[in-house]
Amino acid sequence: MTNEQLSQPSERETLTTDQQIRRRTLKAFALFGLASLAPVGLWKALTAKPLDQGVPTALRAILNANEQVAKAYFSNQHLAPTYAVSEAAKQVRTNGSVGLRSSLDTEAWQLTINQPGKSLTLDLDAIKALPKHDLVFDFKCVEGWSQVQHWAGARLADLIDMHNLGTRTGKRPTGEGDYFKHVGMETPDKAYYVGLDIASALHPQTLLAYEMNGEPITAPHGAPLRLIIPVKYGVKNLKRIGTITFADERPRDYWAERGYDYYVGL
Ligand SMILES: Nc1nc2c(c(=O)[nH]1)N[C@H]1C(S)=C(S)[C@@H](COP(=O)(O)O)O[C@H]1N2
Ligand SMILES: [Mo]
Repeated sequence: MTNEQLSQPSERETLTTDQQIRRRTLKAFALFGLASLAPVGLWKALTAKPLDQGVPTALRAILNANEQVAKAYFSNQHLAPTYAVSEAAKQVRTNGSVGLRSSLDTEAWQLTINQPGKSLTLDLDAIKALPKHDLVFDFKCVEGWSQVQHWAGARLADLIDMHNLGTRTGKRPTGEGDYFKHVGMETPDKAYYVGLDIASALHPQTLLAYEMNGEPITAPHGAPLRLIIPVKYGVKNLKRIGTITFADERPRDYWAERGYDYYVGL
């Protein structure tokens, strides 16, 4: 090594930890700025085109009800980047088996939905009867790994819309305020459970997934039905859904009870 190189150590070495953190924060901030342009584009597309183009009726009702409310609503909607199916991992990572330890008869499985004044049970065919959406996105676990994965299923927003769920009136929503504030999901044995804000639940990329890489979901990945919610970290992507509950009170959340941030959003 020459003297010149010695007297000019790499920039990284000369930065204090504080400076490095500040740099990273600035970089993240710049990326965030770019990302925040996406909802504007979405908003323009929604207002310019007929609103039934790919927009769940639940969201359309919000738009119709009040443009200001809808604008505020969509300002929180960041679409997660998507990828080509060919980019999806063939060997999908597995993590977490709380609530999956007993075997499950997927044929006999049923989804229970509860909210004040309303309760129903549905089988998998009722979920499959809804429009099917494929989603290839970067699945992120708070433990520090991510992987591009391919999932398919029904939009939770479509299920909500189809059965007039999630509203205090039990009828179709006339505005955002008609919805309960939260959605809770639990495994059939109630050992794993998550709480979500209603806006994240209604997000167009939030899926009740029954396929992974074009095949029925395997047991370790949450057969027969799991939540795929790209606006949240892995912990919220509950496998083997047994119950969905709408409520104004914040539902209990397995990892929030163990010290993680309740909303762990991306
Ligand atoms: N029922 C259940 N769902 C769960 C978990 C769990 O332990 N039990 N772990 C969560 C966590 S931390 C992650 S990262 C993802 C992992 O999903 P995968 O096993 O399909 O990769 O599932 C989430 N959903
Ligand atoms: Mo995770």
